[in-house]
Amino acid sequence: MESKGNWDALPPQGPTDATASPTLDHKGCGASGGAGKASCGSSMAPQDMAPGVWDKVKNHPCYSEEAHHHYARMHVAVAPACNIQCNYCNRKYDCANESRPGVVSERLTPEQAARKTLAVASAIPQMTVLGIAGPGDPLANPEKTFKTFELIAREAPDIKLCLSTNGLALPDYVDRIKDLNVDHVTITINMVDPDVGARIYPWIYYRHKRHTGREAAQILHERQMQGLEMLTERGILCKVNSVMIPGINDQHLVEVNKAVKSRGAFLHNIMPLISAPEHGTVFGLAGQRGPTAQELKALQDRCEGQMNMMRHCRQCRADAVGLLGEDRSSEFTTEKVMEMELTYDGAARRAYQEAVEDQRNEKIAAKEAELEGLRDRGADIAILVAVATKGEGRVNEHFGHAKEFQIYEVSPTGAKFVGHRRVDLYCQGGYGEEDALPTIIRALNDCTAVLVAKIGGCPRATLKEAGIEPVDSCAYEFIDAAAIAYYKDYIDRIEKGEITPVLKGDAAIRQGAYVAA
Ligand code: CLF
Ligand code: SF4
Repeated sequence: MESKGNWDALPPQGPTDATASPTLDHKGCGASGGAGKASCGSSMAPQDMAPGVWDKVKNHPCYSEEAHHHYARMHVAVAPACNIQCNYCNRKYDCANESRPGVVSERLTPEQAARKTLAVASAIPQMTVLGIAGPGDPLANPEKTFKTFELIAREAPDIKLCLSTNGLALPDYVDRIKDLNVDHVTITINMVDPDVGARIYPWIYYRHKRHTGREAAQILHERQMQGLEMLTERGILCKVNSVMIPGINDQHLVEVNKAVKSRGAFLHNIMPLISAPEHGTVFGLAGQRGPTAQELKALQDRCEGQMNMMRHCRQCRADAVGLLGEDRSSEFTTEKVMEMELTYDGAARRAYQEAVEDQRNEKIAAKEAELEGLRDRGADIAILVAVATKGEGRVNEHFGHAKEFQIYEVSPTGAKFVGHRRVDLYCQGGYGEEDALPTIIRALNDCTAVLVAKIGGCPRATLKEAGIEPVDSCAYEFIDAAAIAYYKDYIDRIEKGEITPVLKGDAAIRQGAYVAA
């Protein structure tokens, strides 16, 4: 039976800034390997893939949506140079293919990067992945990138190595990537048609020569496809990031999705363009807008029929540390890391991660129990619920402390993670709450409820007036189980005539909150 989600009948009544204001430009990572599964890659389970692939993704927070509630990643900013120009990038800032625009990272030498990795691994036992994603292109800085990987592989062999690139230099380094056991590579691919590419990339620098226009895009396209094929032939898991740029490549990304799927990509991560004049990018200055939340979701839904889609990307900075969605980089500045006593302990890390696995199993059991009897309920109704969480897969964040809300689609088939919305912090210590609340409501405008650990009287009343039900009765419960329980209760109330389902509008991707986070 077809589900009627709140985006299925999208009315043109969303918040005005969701569609009228320039939004975000973004980038992403990608994975390859399990070509062609028509499911949400981010929520895959062991039974959905070969055991070898599951071993690679089960505790990688970007390659597994479920893992991202429990495991952390870190980036080291060792790669400043870049070999192409993207119209959504200002080179004063970090690479926008793998980070939010407007962010500047502290650059490290490979030796500093290795020390920082050991410091973070000591302090955060659930940090399982070390990625190099900028601040330029890692493969335009091959010696620094590979030296860093070598040092970390030697000193912290349990940490997975991950790389993100624009793909131009990729075919030249695939064998070195393989030799170093870098198991996860992301390529940002925004087009497979050079005419589209010429509107995104003004120039590339290739084989000691600058190329422009269509010719530049043609070369970049060929190198990206060649690199992707070479990686997947060698069993390296590849993820593809694409930046969704309305009016330029939004419809075209369906073709990109097919092309990368056919070459063995494992995961496709379509990210919203983040574009504001203050970033000083070509797109930002030209007023190029990013997509609304529902435009992004509609494209992701369309491509999900073809292959695994990632929806939990946070457009990390090049020196990101922590769970996706949290930023602990300020705890690990070079100055602080140099003063830290390193106590890297592989056995302690393993023990901690075993405890995390026990918690994951508990969460799955709670979800299965709540799923009982769900399929008979709410025949054609799908709703979105927003969740305030700070990790562990639980509803465990106060409304006023949430910097983002995770969005779940709940229907008779269960609860599915479909995205996240960054917001301005509501709790401002008594100053500014009134300004923050309208922006939060615009970001959650397509949601029926918001599940929180706690919420104050004032935001509770305002949310209700906006048609978003605040729910704190599920505090500290597992998210999936809590979302399904809410859905059952929601359907009960409809059946009793206590409430009437309301068609929701669109929601805003909050650019300012993205950049500030
Ligand atoms: Fe980093 Fe990228 Fe590896 Fe992840 S990020 S190099 S695959 S460890 Fe992840 Fe960050 Fe999104 Fe990238 S959330 S931007 S997808
Ligand atoms: Fe900027 Fe280069 Fe990254 Fe493009 S690939 S976003 S130009 S750093």
